[in-house]
Amino acid sequence: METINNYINGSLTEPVSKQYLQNIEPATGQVYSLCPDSDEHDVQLAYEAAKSAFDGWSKTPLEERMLMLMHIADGIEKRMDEFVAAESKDNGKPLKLARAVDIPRAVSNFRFYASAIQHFASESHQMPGVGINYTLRQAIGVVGCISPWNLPLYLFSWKIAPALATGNCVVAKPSEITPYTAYLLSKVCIEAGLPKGVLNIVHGLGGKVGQAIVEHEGIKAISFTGGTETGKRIAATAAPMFKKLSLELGGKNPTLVFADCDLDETVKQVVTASFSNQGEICLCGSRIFVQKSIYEKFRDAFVARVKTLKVGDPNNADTNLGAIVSEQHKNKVLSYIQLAKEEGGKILCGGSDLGQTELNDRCKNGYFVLPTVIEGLHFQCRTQQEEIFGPVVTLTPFENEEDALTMANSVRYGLSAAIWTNDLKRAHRVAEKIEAGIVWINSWLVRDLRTPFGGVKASGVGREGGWEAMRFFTEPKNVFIKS
Ligand code: TXE
Repeated sequence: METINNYINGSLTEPVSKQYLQNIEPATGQVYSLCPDSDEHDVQLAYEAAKSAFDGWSKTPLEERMLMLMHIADGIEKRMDEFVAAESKDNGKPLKLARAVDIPRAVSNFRFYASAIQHFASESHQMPGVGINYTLRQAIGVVGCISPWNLPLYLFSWKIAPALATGNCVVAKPSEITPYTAYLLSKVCIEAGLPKGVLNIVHGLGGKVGQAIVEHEGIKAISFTGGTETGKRIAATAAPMFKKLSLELGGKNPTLVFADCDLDETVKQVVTASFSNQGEICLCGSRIFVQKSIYEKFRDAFVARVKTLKVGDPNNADTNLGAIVSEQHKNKVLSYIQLAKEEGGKILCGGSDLGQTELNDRCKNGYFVLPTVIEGLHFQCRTQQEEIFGPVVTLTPFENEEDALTMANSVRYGLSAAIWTNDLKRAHRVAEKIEAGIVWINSWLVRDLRTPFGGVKASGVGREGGWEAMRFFTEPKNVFIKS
């Protein structure tokens, strides 16, 4: 049984409690490793290490900081196969997806912010005859980074890289459901010679060790990605402590398909946008609204394509959907399919988990759900309002733009949206009116790391990406000198 350990003060250490949690492989339903069940004592050790390292790291010359982050990126790349296999095993996603997206993106995250260090400048404001103001953007100190299980290393590194780039020291916690690649990252940091205490990774339960990070007086900013309800709890803890908060939360993203779209290309891409990573990406489009005049044509082509998707062993090259991340989450997804039926929905395909007979011997006890398409639901029913975060989408016809926007904007979330139309004016108009932080036109999940990333309403507060993240992890200070 493999045992994961915390990474505190530059070395791999047992949790103070010496207690461990069982870590299950979703594709097989079997325990395959042990993860530290850390608590506030481990957070205190991590904080002390980060605090001691801060003066040295924040004063490290920019080029040295850049090189160190580049070494970490190279270290991940050198262990690509190991990281890819670990991510797929821990999360249940297809191996080919971890290889194509997750791990390469983690490498890019470190390289992007390594280079940003040398270009991140600030402003000065001259007052002729009076004096000059200049803005310092100083590292905050010890910051907390907490990430979810759907894109484990991708989102973990998306926070850690800018935090380190700006000279902060970090206490980070990955999801207890997918801890493994964060553990491998610890080894890469040790090999890269990252000074001890600069990055500390503490594993364990959100309500215990995650909460301890958020509550810690000395941890001055929290960057969190996860569920909206958890985001609420974190905000309630951190707000009275006047901590800086970046909250990337849930979504219930609309896909708007207008009659003038390129139908075949749209069908193909919307299938990907609906079911990539088993639908466990907060940017997935889970509510598909189709203009009435092409509704049936789109629906039939969409369902036919969904039926060709292969669900099964993440290790198989032809697998499109792997395992759902946990038995608990699989049951949550299935409960929403049941709810959809009760709310009057018609299941057009999928609608259940995979029977053991349809799975190979290795995966017969794994957590698999068929990609499910549902029509005939009112846009205000619970199935269309609540986040499912699995391979389940709804199809709803609309008359016109106004009708589409009313339904699209009817949810508490506002993370992303995709609009399929060849009418340029309509694309601009709808993009402006849709309540979301990220809008794709005739595309999905095209990512430029310089762009602001995040949502509105219950999808979060603040933005990650580019200078947004560098500014989040620094405190601006205006200094005026009289001439
Ligand atoms: O979230 P959880 P999950 C959302 C997605 C879905 C959810 C799935 O929409 O709703 O996240 O991830 C820790 N104090 N997004 O189930 O439970 C927990 O241990 C401190 C949106 O993991 O919120 C884990 O490490 N920490 C996103 C992390 O929080 C706590 C992209 C997330 O756990 C805690 C990905 C507490 N009280 C998923 N309770 C986006 N917008 O980009 C839990 N945690």
